[in-house]
Amino acid sequence: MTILSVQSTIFSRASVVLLSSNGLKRFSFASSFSSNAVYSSPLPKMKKRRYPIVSAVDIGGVTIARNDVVRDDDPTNNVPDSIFSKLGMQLHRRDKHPIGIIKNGIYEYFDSNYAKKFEKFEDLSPIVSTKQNFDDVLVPADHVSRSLNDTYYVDPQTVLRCHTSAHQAELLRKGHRRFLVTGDVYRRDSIDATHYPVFHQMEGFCIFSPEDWNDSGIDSTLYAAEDLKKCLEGLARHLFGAVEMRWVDTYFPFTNPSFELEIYFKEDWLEVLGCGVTEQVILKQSGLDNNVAWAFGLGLERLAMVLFDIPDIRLFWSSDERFTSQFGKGELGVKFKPFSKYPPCYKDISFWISDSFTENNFCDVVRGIAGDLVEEVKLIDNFTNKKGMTSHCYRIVFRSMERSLTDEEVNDLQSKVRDEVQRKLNVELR
Ligand code: FA5
Ligand code: MG
Repeated sequence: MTILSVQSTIFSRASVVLLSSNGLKRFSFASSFSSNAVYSSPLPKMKKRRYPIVSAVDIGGVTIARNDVVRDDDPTNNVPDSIFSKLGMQLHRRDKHPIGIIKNGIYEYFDSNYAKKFEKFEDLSPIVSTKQNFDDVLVPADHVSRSLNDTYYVDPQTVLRCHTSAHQAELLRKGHRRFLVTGDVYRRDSIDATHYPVFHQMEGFCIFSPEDWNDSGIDSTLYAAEDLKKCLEGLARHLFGAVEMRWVDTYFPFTNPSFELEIYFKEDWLEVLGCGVTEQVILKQSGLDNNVAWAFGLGLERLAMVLFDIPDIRLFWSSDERFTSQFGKGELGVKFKPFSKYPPCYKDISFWISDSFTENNFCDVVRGIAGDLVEEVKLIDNFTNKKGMTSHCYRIVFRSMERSLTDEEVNDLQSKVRDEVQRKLNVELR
């Protein structure tokens, strides 16, 4: 395993913004750069799509009715049925699913290296308050991640959590000191092989007291940062053995210093986790002024893609037996064998955008119509004419992972996308 240390890559605020357009660096966003357009974006209401409407889901024994989460009566609500239907799935609690297998592999590492001192939570409801999701972890009031463009809102005070960090403060207040929180998280995001609007994270949190660092001869922040990196490098070795990885300095509102770990996968660097030394204010809120802590948030799909060689994030949601039968409880060493690659079908769509247009809204429309038959949405042309009108051309890649799509089916999907985009997004087709 090579661990490349990338020096001085603390993103300047401007460069962070440039790197952020695909939402990947979302909690790294500097709040002062959040764009107004994002806040004024209309909410695409995407009910009644090709998804069968699920009327209720069960989350850890609690029944959640569709009408409490997908609401036509609240203009803030932007949860489509396609997302609601994922709420009770809990892939992380299935022992034979790659997400469950990797979660258990991580538990194993913590149990054996930390004598079971990390408590585990994996059944906390993904429906949380904006206070839990944002305020408690110091996300500024104007931070881009709070926008309707980036987050699924149930109502103005309630969201589908967009990270497992939403549970840090509440667990601290309840007296927990070292814990792992695993759960499904939700984000409005771009569409490609490594991004999906529902994915799974595992949060890790660990507190130290003065007796831990006093004898080390280094200050408490440095002590925690070194311990954190050592812990996560050990975890990567436990999961992957030899793999090329590197640390990148970054920014999160809730940690300082902050880092991301990237792993070399399919000829590119893939960001698999964010982490850092917890901001003192968060500890202070729970009366832990004299302590220091580290925290991390792992992207379980990203880790599982590397571990099992899974090429497309949509596969995690497949119930095709050719996918599911390849994985077994506790089998960390298996490599996924693709069961034939079906041909892609490319369709372009061009339109004049309005001020309120955002790419996430467009992706939600496409996802609402084509579901997992859409593999990628890519901006391939962008220009502004003399009158100041801006045109975007997107290439939509349709491909099923389970069968060949017919021309008729794809044409039908594309025609629905064209209709819906005009109707919901206030754009003019070209
Ligand atoms: C966070 O969510 C922070 N809460 C992580 C954290 C926790 C930092 C504690 C410090 C302390 P970020 O937005 O970068 O950070 O997401 C964390 C990880 O989730 C990413 O590294 C990536 O592996 C994964 N991830 C992010 N967006 C997606 C997506 N759309 N699809 C799949 N995985 C994703
Ligand atoms: Mg990130």
